[in-house]
Amino acid sequence: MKDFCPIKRFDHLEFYVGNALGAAVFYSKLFGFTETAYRGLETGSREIASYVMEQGEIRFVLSSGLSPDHPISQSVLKHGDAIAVIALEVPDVVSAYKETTSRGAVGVIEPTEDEDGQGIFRYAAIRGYGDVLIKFVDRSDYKGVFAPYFERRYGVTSQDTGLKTIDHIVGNVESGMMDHWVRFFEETMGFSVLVHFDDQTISTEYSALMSKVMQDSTGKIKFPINEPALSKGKSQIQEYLEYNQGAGIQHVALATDNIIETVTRMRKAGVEFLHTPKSYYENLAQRVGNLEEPIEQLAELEILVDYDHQGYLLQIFTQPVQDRPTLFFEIIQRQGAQGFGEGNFKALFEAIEREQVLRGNL
Ligand code: TYF
Ligand code: FE
Repeated sequence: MKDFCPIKRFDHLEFYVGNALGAAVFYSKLFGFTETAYRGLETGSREIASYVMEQGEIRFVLSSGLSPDHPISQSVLKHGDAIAVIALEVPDVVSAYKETTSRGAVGVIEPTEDEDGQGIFRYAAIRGYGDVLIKFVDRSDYKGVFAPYFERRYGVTSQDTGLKTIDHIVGNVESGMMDHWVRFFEETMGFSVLVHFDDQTISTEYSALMSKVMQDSTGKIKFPINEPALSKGKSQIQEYLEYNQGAGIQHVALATDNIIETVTRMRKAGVEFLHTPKSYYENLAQRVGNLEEPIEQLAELEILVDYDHQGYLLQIFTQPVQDRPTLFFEIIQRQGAQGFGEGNFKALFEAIEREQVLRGNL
């Protein structure tokens, strides 16, 4: 079948936050991003301040509203700081918008062309889960900095930590909504189910969840979806849904090709990660076979290891990056393995549960 909604790559993720300046310093000093563009009062943007932060091929845009009634301020009031927009670069914005809305997607921004002397910047947007927008961007006829009304600026800078690309973006949806969102990605976006983890695979004594990984026709864009499942305690997904006031983005996995270096730098800068018990590393050597990285170093940094027939992967998860237990990040290095760390689910979910207990939510 012809791909009716081809995607070139992730263009950027836009965060709606209470204080974009503070967030820019946070992602710069702790994660190693560098500011590359800005809009705000100084550039004639009267309603919004936005910082474009880049590292490797990853682009984050951090935005705040400058008045209480601005939609960004309203979003922050409801969700707290959160990722509000997943922007995908596409070859044809009009076609992406038409093909998806004619298949049932809710249109939010009709195809729009912004011109500013640097060329034409094209975009449109449809609704994703929760209040998240899926934005289609075409910058092939645009030569300017990021987008119209932005100015080149290297204000907040930092040594990078080796983060290169977005590996996957995970959404949490309300109980009973999994099939709806699987159908959304299949039928309106042309994605397919790559893997399915049921509540048996993903359960501990206290909490359970289900997960389906959706991917585009190239396999470059992966959107796992989680739904809470019935269990003895409060599922971590349920905790997220309560604090986020509904569905939304739970974690973004950022890929590096040297996780030891990346995590060493991030820890030194002050990033807090979930804890892995020492016992996890005790018989790791027998479990995973030969690794390039010394197990003592992985243990010291509390990095998790998983493997499949194609190779192995290394991963670690940050603590939530705002006061609400909502968004967090995964740092991942793939050495062949194409999975999501299934072998670590139990250890990971127990680590999350220990945090839920500290938060009084389990
Ligand atoms: O993306 C994944 O599937 C892994 C594991 O609530 C995971 O990173 C799955 C569910 C979850 C947290 C992490
Ligand atoms: Fe993940």
